[in-house]
Amino acid sequence: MKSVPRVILSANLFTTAIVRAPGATFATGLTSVDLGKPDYDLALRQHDAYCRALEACGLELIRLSADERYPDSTFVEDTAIVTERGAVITRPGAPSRRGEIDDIRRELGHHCSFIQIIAEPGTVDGGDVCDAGGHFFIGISERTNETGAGQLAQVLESLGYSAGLIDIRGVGNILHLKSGLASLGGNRLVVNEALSKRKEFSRYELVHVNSAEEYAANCLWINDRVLVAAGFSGLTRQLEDLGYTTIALEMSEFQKMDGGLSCLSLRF
Ligand code: CIR
Repeated sequence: MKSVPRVILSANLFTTAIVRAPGATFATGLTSVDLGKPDYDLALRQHDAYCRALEACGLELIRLSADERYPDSTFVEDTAIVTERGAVITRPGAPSRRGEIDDIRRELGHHCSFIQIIAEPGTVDGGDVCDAGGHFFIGISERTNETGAGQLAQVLESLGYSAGLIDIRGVGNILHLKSGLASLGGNRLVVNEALSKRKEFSRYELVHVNSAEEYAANCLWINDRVLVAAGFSGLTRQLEDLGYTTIALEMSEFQKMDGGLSCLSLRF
């Protein structure tokens, strides 16, 4: 039998996640990919399986009711950055998504004693923010601008974290930084090919995702498990060889709308 190293957990002990099922207008949301129209019923089933996986990781879920006014509102991650020391409500880069923050701000008010808000003309999408063990990589993208990233970095630094900006415009074909990057705790990151060459990641141990499995880079490390999109055996095998327990989840309908595993929840 193959012996696998035991994974030593660093501080990723989430207890709670906010989720929001897709609404009936889901298929009218933003997308840059040409994978066809999502099947709403299947999206609901996939979302349900995602919620069950979060519960299997020990998280208690706060389920916001679907909001048909905002087709992209199932991608709750983009609306806030939540840390142990406080939260930042974003100002999403896509104008059609700005109203999504209201419910999230209200909900986080019950859980966080410190809340700041990204101010105009700043824009930030939570998908551009990767917490690598207390150091936050903030992607400058088509959604997150320098002003917003600067505001966020300042708040994070005031909370005692470190932050660094990384311009991902024109790097591969990713919407958000976390479309190509995930933290596995400690010094370990999952990266797609384009990001793996960036000097910002040179001091990290990198788990490489090959170009055929690009979508799988947006995996999600929660407590002692890693959620991975189903059908990506290369990355799944690498993670299991490193000692992680993986949970494979069908994501086809969210992929059609440019969404990945991390976008579907806000964890804290
Ligand atoms: C959007 O374009 O805003 C949504 N259709 C997808 C957002 C995905 N969010 C994420 O990767 N954090």
